[in-house]
Amino acid sequence: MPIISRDPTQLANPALHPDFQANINVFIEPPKWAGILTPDYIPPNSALLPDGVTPRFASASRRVSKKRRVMDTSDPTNESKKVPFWGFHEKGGGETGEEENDYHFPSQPIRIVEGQIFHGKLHNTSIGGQHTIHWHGLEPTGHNDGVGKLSMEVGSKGYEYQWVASAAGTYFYHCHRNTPLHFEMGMYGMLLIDPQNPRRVAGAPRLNPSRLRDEPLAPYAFGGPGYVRRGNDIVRYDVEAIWVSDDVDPVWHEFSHNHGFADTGPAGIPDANGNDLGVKFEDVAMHHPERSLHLFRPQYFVISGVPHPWTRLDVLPVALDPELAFLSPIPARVQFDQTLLVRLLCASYGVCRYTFEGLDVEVIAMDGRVLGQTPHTRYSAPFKIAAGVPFELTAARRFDLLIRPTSSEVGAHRVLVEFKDRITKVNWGIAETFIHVVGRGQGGGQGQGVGGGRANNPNR
Ligand SMILES: [Cu+2]
Repeated sequence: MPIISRDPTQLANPALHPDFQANINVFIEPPKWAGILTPDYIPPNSALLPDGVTPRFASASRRVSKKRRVMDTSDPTNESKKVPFWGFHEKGGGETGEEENDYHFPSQPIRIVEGQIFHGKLHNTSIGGQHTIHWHGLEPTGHNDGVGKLSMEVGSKGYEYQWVASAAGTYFYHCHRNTPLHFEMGMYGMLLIDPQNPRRVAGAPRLNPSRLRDEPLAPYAFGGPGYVRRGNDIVRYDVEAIWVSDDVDPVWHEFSHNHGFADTGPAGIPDANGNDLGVKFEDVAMHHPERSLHLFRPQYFVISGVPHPWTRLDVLPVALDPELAFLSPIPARVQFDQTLLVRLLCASYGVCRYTFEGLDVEVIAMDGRVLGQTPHTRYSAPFKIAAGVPFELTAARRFDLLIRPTSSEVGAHRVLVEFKDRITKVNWGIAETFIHVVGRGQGGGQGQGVGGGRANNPNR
């Protein structure tokens, strides 16, 4: 069966650039599959590909679910105040039944290894209509990219997306059907691509076998420890925090699948000025302008699914709502001689303004792209943001930050997220959490805020 019909050397890809090959850490093999388009489906049992490379595979499956859940922390037991959410979660055995209760916001994260061929199965068991999965920041072929309008939306037959994990980094996946609404409903989750542990690659410098045994293997556990690309190196971190800042407008969450869609159809519904546009709007948004998607008035502010001010808590009050049990506390805990990796995603429809008080941060990657990686070193490099200096991310942007606290920085450091209207810059609200820098032997290394609950590690 012809599997790959393209010569990878013909493709423009930084990982195949001669400079990259010359400068990359000698024992880190760049993924052989980087940048290869895969127009043909490569079944996971494929042993060998035409150029002699043994492919490595990863997979995940996701089904659609819906749930009402707590957002108002001042009144968490009030059932009528629960907000409906939709999401993707790992597909288990059954099509219906107890799985309906298995819900995560954000949707369950996916974590794979650089160079793997990924298969993502979408099982659309929702009764409401079609969905997709768009793999944000990656470069699949058109029909595997999950942008419904450019390929197809997925109905009850489901679909298996396929792409190659070309470059390690912080990404996310989300539904691209009626995108503003479905994203707001919670149909998004983190997508992390890990570099291989350099110590575990064949030909790596010898390490004491007992130390090697303790070395983490990619894909790394949520919360750390693990390895991340920094420039042309792969560096170790001890603790990982995945902080997704999002804002919730509960009015939107009562809308239906196609709310706000324009559709060709019988004319006759005039707009506010009495003009017949020749279109109908499924939810007649024009007759209910206060329910239009151009109005976004968030009331709740969350980090990785936890509403503020619970984002401050080291122990979540899950007893108030057992359905929150999947959430991780948001504050990070790190020893002063350890390295903390913070992966930020702005999932807000405004601007997220972040302030890390008391700790310098180093930005090592933006939007899934490593800074200072050959051949881009002339105009790109990791850079420091001094403690207390705010920086902003707009919707869908990601920053990867390294923080290396010193012994003089032991204590609690506030991390402030301000959500602002992107035009007026009016402050909608805030969410705040902490980085707890502790002494040696006082903890640290625990997983925090893994961006949507239980680790889902398809490769273990
Ligand atoms: Cu959807």
